[in-house]
Amino acid sequence: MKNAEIAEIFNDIADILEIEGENRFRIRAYRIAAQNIEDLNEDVEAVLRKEKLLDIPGIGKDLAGKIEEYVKRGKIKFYEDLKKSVSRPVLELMTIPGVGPKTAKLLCDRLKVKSINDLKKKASQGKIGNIFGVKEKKVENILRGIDFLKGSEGRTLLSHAVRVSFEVISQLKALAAAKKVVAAGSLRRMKETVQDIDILVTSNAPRRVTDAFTKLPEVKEVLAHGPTKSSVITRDAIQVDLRVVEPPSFGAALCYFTGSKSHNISLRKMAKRRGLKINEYGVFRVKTNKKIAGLDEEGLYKAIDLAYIPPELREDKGEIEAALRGKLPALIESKDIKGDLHVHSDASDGALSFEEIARACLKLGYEYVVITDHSKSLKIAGGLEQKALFENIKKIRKLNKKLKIRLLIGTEADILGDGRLDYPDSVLKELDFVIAAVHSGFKQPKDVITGRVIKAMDNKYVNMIAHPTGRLIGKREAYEIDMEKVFKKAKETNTTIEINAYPERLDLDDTSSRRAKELGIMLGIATDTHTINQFHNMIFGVSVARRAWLEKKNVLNTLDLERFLKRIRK
Ligand code: DGT
Ligand code: CA
Repeated sequence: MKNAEIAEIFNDIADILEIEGENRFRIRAYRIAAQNIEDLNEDVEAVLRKEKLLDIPGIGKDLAGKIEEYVKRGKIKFYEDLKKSVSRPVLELMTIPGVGPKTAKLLCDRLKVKSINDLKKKASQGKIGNIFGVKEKKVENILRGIDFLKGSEGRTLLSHAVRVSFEVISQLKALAAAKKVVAAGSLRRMKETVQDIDILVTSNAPRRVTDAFTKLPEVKEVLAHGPTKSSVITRDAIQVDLRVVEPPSFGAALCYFTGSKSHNISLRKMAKRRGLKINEYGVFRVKTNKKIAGLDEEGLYKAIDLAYIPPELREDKGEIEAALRGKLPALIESKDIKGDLHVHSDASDGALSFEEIARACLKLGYEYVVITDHSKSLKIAGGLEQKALFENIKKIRKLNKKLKIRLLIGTEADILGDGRLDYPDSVLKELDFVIAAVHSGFKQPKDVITGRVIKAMDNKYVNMIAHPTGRLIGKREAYEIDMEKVFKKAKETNTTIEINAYPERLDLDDTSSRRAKELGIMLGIATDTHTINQFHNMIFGVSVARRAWLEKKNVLNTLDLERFLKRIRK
């Protein structure tokens, strides 16, 4: 699949155009196209073969031509030429969170910075202060950005890893020699990022499986190739480790390779106290070496007196004690979700009409969906003027008469610099559901940014705070918000806090969501959808919720339509 490569090139083009001070709509067109190609469920080459490139949202004739050129020649001439106009170091510096094209160019031109490492060196020698004058904060931010980048190096977004694992698993399943084929490791635990993908296969002819695995079309490099173990790097630059075991060891091997390591260590301690030992082949009595479990995971947990522990909880954070006492949470599941709370239509920066949104959500079995386009100050995202919003209210009320799903009208109102919302109360009160969110001032001091969010929650029309920390995984750090204060206010004002299911956001994260549950705060899981495929991201939000020990009752949009409406009319 060349999807990821093409998306990266389009993003690079946008970056370079930004340095050159190009028209911002042209820049945005490349970014939207990149996002849509990345979100595509299908191989872009297959789409090209069917001559359907123009059906991809955001792809016009010009971009379709560039995609075709890349598929056929492995290069895009426009991009190759464009690259000559900016130096490598500028592009490299722009990967640092918080370093935009202007700063990158300034650093390279004035300080002759050659790379990120060189920048770090020059910063430690006190050399960047000079060019920014007294802006010590700016230098500090750059250094933090570098550390952040180094810290997240090599980890892959869960959504990307899931896509790669599906492709690999479906091909392995087609092998006659393979019986069970499943993902293990941090991917099965649904961590927000993974280092590598672990796949477990049962087979009586392991060599045939590892041979086929190392020859898959996705494979770019074979790191190791043995009779029962192999490791490869895919074209998408993710490492995939394969383990093949005999069928009777499936449960024990799955538990072992699912981890986490610290969960497994605790399990082994539990076993030891019972005169048992656990390894990747099974559970054995120490004295007689007799195998008493290992075929499936349920049997393994039962053998050491534990209730079955879902993979998302296996982090050694109290799940073993809870399983021992029969106090594990009844985790929320995808099927509990009754509606989506955060969706952008083509009225602002989304790609779908109201009816297309309704149809997609009906297919997912939802009872309701809230349309939450951007508010007026967010011009770059097509924020709606009041007049347009009022027209949409009318449109939606009318549409509802012929729909089998309830469309609700809301907004994602920008929280302005002083904590006021981007629409007056007279507008907000006409809406079914009001989301408030920060989209500016990410570098503000803790008390300022926290104060803005708190003030927004004091507005009686605000139902939910979206992506409350603003982080973008691997790209942008969370702003310095005091979540304990936010939680306190949320409790007091009965405000829902969002778990944004967008794969790069996923905030609130698992740890904070678990804290929110402890404090009795209601959470909402919402996709922030802009294009048709993004409704499916709900699964990643649900995974955060499961990792946070959430049950159905902790999540607002598990309520059926009637109860939901009652609850939001607070
Ligand atoms: P990551 O870093 O996102 O790949 O995280 P994991 O949890 O997938 O870690 P990985 O790939 O190193 O190992 C996969 C699983 O294999 C891990 O969750 C538990 C198991 N495992 C790996 N090494 C050890 C070990 O030394 N001891 C034990 N008990 N288990 C291990
Ligand atoms: Ca792994």
